[in-house]
Amino acid sequence: MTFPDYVKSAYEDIKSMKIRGAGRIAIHAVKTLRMYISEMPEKINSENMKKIIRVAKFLNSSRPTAISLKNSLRFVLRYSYREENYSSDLLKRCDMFIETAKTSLEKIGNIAEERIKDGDTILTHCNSNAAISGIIKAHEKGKNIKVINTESRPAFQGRITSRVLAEKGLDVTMIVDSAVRYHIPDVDIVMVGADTITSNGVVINKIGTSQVAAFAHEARRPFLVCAETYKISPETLIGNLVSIEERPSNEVIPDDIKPDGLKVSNPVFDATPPEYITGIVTEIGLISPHSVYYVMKEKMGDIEDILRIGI
Ligand code: RUB
Repeated sequence: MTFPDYVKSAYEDIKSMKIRGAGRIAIHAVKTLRMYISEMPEKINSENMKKIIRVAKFLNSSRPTAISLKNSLRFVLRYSYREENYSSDLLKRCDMFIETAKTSLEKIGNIAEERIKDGDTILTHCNSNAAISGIIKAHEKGKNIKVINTESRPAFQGRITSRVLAEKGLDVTMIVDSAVRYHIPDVDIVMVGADTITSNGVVINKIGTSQVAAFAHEARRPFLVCAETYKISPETLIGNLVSIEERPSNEVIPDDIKPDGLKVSNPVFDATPPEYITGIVTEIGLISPHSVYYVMKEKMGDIEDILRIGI
């Protein structure tokens, strides 16, 4: 099956990280699928439904770790196995996902903001819209706060965080990733995002997050994960492991200076155990990593039903 150009370019934009971040890639994928569905007749026959699912699978294959991508597409296609399907219903589900993603971020920001006290220094890693939403709100409310942000090698997403926060007038200090332990005594609270949350409360996020969590744990600093519930992975409930994306070696060392035979490992996400997580700020409230299973059941319903969509 050949895909329309806009589908291929959405795939490339996500794969190349032109569009990145778990929330943003999910929204981008749904907007792209929406475009494809809008070209379909109102009554979708099984042939057309197969085509829609193929496009969804293709978009989902652009990056392997963030479950938000897969969950967003599954949300749209939740009832695709039914005999009768209408494009207007699917388009409504696309819009519902996009709207929910927006309002979830707003709610997460409000809850995270409550955890930030006047005078606090917040450390954040990488660039997470969810993690910085509370920081921005705290600043807008007039709280006098400071932010320390890691540069987040090798892709330097920390530069996006510092630019966004500095443009809003926050007091931001960028540090190299290896300076987290040096600076942790100055930090009051750590806030990071998530790409995937497993049924047993493990958080998968940008490489280095687990080190930050270990240092926060050692220094007894609260470690909060800010993430929408659509970042919970239903397949982890049936024992699937989260696949960690390995990106090209030239992101770590350019090819022209790489000695012959040098091996490079570039995993771009890691796993933080629930023991290091003080809480997860979601749109339904601040939850314990140990309660993820119950939230998953409540928000997603029948897991078997979700998995049979086949994406
Ligand atoms: C981004 C990253 C972010 C999460 C959450 O990694 O790890 O912390 O995706 O982001 P990458 P958000 O740059 O490789 O996509 O809260 O914006 O969804």
